[in-house]
Amino acid sequence: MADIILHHYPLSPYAEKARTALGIKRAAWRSVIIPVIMPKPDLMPLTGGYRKTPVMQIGADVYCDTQLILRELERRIPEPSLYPGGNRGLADGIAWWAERNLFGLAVGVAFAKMGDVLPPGFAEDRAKFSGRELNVERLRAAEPRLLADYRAQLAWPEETLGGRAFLLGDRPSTADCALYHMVWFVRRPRPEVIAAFPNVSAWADRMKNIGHGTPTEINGIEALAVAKAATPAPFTPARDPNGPALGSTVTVAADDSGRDPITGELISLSPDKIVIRRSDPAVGEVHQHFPRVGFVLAAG
Ligand SMILES: N[C@@H](CCC(=O)N[C@@H](CS)C(=O)NCC(=O)O)C(=O)O
Repeated sequence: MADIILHHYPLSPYAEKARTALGIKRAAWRSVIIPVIMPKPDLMPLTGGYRKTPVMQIGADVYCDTQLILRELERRIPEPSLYPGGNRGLADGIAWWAERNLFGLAVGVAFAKMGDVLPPGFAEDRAKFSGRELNVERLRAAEPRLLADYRAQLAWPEETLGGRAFLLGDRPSTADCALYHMVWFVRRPRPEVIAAFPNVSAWADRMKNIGHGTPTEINGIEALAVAKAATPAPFTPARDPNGPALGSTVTVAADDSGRDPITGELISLSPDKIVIRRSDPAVGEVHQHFPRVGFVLAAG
């Protein structure tokens, strides 16, 4: 198998989810540190405009969104499983709840505190990214409500983790990775918020101890050269009749933030995965993979 390359930056919560999954897999991987804000010139040829963090590359295959990144890691490195005990649906369902409901709250709570130290250009970039102004004063005013929502939902894992080491039992799963980064991001600037949940705190320590596997740093130009030298992995196309025909030009766009559409030729469509073919002079032909949930697929 070609090397796993993760395009990410240290402070990204979703990247921490992917890094922790790589830790569970005890994987050796290549790390490309990408800019925190646009432009991301060494990433765009690979992703055709998808700007979110992280992105996983394996040769000339590009995986967008951690939902799919974790599924692909599981396929390529089955053990230790990210779905121990056969709880795949439950783990994916908990992950979807955690991320859709807690990310905005976690980011709001963290930025209300970190607002004065945000890097130049960050607020403007994230306003474009999310379609909403990042206004630290407004976040501070909203903080009691954000905290109340965040705490009310953290009470659920707090109860569950009273009797077990991880959300689904004695081994960590995708569900733990998804919840962990929502706690990790708040815990640094607001340790007291997490400390009020002793079971979640002890679990977060266990998650931290998993580590990130073994990363080796390379730069974005080297990663582009890897894609250019590779050909996409062979695969059997899936055909879901509930969507555009294979071979047609389509756009794929996230349905929440970072909604820039990516254009390519649809080469596989299943109920849970979209694959398009794109090419760019810097990388040649690549296959770009997206989960179905959370993305809008349209005729291009
Ligand atoms: N659903 C996506 C969410 C990814 C996401 O929103 N990542 C944030 C960083 S944690 C992001 O892309 N921020 C803008 C950026 O990095 O340019 C996933 O699971 O990968």
